Amino acid sequence: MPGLNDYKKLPAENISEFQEKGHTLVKEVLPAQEIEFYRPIIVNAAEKYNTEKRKLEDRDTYGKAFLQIMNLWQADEEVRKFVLSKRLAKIAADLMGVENVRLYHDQALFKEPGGGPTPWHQDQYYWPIDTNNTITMWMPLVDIDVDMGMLTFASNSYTEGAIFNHEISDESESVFDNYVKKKNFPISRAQTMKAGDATWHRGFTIHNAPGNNSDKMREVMTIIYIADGARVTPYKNEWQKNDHHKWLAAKPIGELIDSELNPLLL
Ligand SMILES: O=C(O)CCC(=O)C(=O)O
Repeated sequence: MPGLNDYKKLPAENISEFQEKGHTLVKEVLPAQEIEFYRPIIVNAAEKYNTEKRKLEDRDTYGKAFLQIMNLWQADEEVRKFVLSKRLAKIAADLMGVENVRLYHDQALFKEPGGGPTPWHQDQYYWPIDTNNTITMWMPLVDIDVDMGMLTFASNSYTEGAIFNHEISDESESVFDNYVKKKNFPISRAQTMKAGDATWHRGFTIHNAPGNNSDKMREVMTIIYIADGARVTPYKNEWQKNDHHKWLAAKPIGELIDSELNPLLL
């Protein structure tokens, strides 16, 4: 079983692009042999723990965007090796410019054939955390092209922190769309990604994804990391209250994020 505990030297362009634009695509984070090993492990776990049983047409916009299966690292020993791996954590730390990172949580995001678009949003709207130094890794487990729901970024859009108080919804799509156009942020998305490539974006980078117009599942695994030393903040919305209990083990507000759910990874 590939341990993924070796370090990968990141091209300098990835670091500078991430620092400037708030997102970057790193190729071959897992080479073919390794992603072929981990793909069935993650897919099997995602299928086993998926609780969404409704038909696509019976769901709202958020529900149509993807199947979302969370914290597989706690449910499955082999997924745990992937999620807690030093190789992935070190890339996160190098991009964020910190010595060490903690896990916030993982989630498999599988956009079904015919699945709808993911509306514009900022991830950090959901998080009661006192640092902007957060990052999401987004890794396809299969080769994907732009038609399968490629992650799309508004470059440089992280700089102003929280822009609106909108959860992922039709409303967030329309309000952020106007904002992104008004600010002239360049829109950036890859045309293709190989299984095992990964994009990395900041918690406040505005992003969305088109629908999956193919007949294949867009299998993606994500991991969210926080710079070590961050603390819990008071809630700004109900989602943050939920995240506080689910992903931060309800550590008291103001305290360091260091619960057993948030292991130090390097
Ligand atoms: O996979 C998607 O369509 C959206 C992913 C996303 O918003 C994220 O990983 O932060």
